[in-house]
Amino acid sequence: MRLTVAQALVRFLANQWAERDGVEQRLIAGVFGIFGHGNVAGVGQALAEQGAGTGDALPYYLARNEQAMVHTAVGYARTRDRLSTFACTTSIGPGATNLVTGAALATINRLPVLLLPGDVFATRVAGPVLQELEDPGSYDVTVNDTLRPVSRFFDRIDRPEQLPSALLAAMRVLTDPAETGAVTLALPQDVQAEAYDWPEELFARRVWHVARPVPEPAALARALELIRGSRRPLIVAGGGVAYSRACAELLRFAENHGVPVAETQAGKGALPYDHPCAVGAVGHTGTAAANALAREADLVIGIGTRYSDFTTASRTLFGRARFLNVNVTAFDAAKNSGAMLVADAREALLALDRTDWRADPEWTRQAAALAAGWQAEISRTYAGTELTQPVVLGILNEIAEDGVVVNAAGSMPGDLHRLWRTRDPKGYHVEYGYSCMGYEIAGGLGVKLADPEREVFVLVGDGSYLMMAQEIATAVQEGVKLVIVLVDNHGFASIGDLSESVGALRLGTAYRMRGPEGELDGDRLPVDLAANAASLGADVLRAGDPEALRAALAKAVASAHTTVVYVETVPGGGPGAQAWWDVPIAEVSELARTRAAREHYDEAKRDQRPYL
Ligand SMILES: Cc1ncc(C[n+]2csc(CCOP(=O)(O)OP(=O)(O)O)c2C)c(N)n1
Ligand SMILES: [Mg+2]
Repeated sequence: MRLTVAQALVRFLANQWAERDGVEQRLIAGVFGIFGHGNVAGVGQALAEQGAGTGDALPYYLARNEQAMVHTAVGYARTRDRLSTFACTTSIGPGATNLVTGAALATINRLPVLLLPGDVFATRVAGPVLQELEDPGSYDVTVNDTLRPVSRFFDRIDRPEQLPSALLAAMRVLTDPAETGAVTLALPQDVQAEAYDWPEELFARRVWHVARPVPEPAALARALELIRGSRRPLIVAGGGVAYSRACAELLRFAENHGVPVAETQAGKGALPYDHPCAVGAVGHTGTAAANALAREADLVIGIGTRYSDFTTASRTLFGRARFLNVNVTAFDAAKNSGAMLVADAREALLALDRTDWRADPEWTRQAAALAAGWQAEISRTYAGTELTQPVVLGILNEIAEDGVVVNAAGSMPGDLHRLWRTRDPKGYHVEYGYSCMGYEIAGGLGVKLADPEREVFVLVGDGSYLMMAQEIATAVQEGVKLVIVLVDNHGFASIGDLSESVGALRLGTAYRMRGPEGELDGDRLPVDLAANAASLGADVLRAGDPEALRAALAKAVASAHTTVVYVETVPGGGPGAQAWWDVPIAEVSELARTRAAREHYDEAKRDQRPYL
């Protein structure tokens, strides 16, 4: 079949399917793209020719920023348990390098996205082309090489003959739960338009079976021995529990054996919040309940977690526990010198359940009491009458009970992790692998595309909003309804507090005019973010007190249009960190506050362990 490389690529992608548990879905749900000279005549032409948006063709979506396209693909893939994602096509140069942040975010979170940056001419006859960065040391280097370290698979298609094997490798990595992340096929602009005679088999319907690896018998025996020897076990549930759809098996295991379950950001909702075994968030942004248990546990059973420093409180949290790590990725299973159970979370839980061992009943009782205590703390926090951030979250939590909350960076992830009540992991979507400002609206768009039935509530701080609000226009264009709650505290509350605690004097963390002394401490900026949101096509509601916020949210839910609820918050209101986080502080300083902060730091650091 004679087609261009780009036409062959599009035709191939339209025929890829993923299957798990007997259910098939399209692996590539569509293509997000921004065109320039590096892709318009290649991939752009191919998408136009296949009649995008009709029948079997790949739907095409126009976004406003290449980084945002990747966020949308990530939001979609996470909601679809990594079984379906989007491709992202870009021009060369800046369009391509705008992908780098999104690619890193996808790879860190172990979520599949297919990136198709344009690249400079393979033949080089017309070079240097517009936007080509020339490396005097090698004509082989292009700006797309910046995508190599953040991609789990990277290839450049310099000749048509290379395309089939590259495509097959790309699909394999996207659908391998242990390998998945950003997959990049760099497409030189001349090669995209080049014709070639392709074998028909390349375009046959192809189903990629997503594996559920079962535990190796010897590793399972070792795991069971560790479990049987434990009296005070604690499960740390990560994103892998959600992606494996192992929540029911986790709940049964926890109940059968009396094991408390703590949750990472990606694992939050693994158990319904009010289950007696659910002790909530763990780590630096954790609950007092989960962290107290973590300090006393003799065995930590990590399931589908990569043990970020937020989870381990920078390796200060888990007293002298041993680790047993269930993970589909050996790399993560090996962390903290844990006993490795390399397997799918659901399969592993089913296998581990076959024992009549139970945790010390006193430990199970203590966990339930601590968890109930924390639920009371949440109720107290939510009941505040001033519009602090936790009160805003409380009002939203009531209304968003069956919806999805989306967030990524700033002070909200911590408050959400500690406070938010959710009954399932799909109700809580906080991107905290990369914690990328600007993920919120673009990611929320992907969540809604993946699950149109569910109300999607995007929580975005003013800082994040100013970094990447433009995808409101994309949501409006697509008729995709989001409820966006824009929380304005006039700057970086999170980094402001952090700055103060590390002796950096809140420099550059408040949005202020340059004042008479030359510092950024003047008046508030004459910036109206609500008006900005309205200008992008959203309906906008402003809420100045708790009652107005309730009413605005109810109106936003009832509406069919993307609605931004703008709310200004006052500082304070919630329980703070219940565990440490390692942010090194200046070892020498003229400032007394910095020296005092360093003293605290040196003291806290003594609790850090290597977990060997
Ligand atoms: C792209 C990016 N740049 C910088 C940071 C570091 N950072 C984390 S939170 C934050 C401030 C976020 O401000 P805002 O969205 O207003 O949330 P707030 O802290 O006020 O709750 C910054 C600069 C980041 N996470 N992502
Ligand atoms: Mg802010």
